[in-house]
Amino acid sequence: MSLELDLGELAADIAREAGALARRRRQEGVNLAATKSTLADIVTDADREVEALIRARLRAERPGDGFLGEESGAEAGETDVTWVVDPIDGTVNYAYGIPAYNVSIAAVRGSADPTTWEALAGAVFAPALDELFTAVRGRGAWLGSARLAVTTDSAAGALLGTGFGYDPATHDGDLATVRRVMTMARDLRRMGAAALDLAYVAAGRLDGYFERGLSPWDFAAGALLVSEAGGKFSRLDVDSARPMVIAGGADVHDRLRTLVNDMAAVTGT
Ligand code: LIP
Repeated sequence: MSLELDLGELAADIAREAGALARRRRQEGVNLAATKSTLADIVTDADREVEALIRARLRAERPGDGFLGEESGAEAGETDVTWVVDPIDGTVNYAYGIPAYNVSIAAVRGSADPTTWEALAGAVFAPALDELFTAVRGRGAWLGSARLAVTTDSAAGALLGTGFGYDPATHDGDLATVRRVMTMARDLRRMGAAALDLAYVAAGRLDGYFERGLSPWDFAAGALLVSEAGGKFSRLDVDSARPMVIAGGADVHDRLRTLVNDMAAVTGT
């Protein structure tokens, strides 16, 4: 079997096991472990426990691979494969008991730098919804056994997903972007979990998605889902503190990118 297929199977298997643990811990009651960048940026005991399970599985199955995880940081590897992991994406949803949370696991060729890596395989598992989204480079994107495809017609306006950062000081600028892109939208959805937003673009449940300030682990797997579902994924302002992620079918992606780019030119945001 090809390396990519092996990595894809492993990502899916570990995502399911890690998601089952996250779901059990949610049912038992969630404990806040700490806050990070702001009081609103929380980490639970389950985030840490789930990431530890994922790391242990990867060390056992793929010794020597590199790793980047939201909670335990980066570890360089000796192989050309690096795992980019968000153990519980949608942590605030998870803490509140909102089912829109997921485990996001991606394998990339190269280091954990989204400007240079080549995504090989990814899995996004939403345990509360029992939905496993997977993609292997060159072999499509899937929800279970159903092949995924992005939407291509948004004549009624695009259904767009977005999100906001944990720092209230960034909300005005993000809302200005929302105001700008509403000119092409029929409506907005705010899932609260970037990997799920991207999986929904791949599945045609959203026409497009944009968000500033995501970390590599938020989009590593979801970006591959979108591209393998026939969509486009790109990042703007990659050298800034809050790069912009844009995803969608080609038309929606390109229109979103133009609106955001024009706005940056006008307002410098
Ligand atoms: C979250 C993203 C969400 C974004 C939040 C946060 P986390 O990731 O999934 O889209 O709006 O600010 O980054 O912290 O739950 O892993």
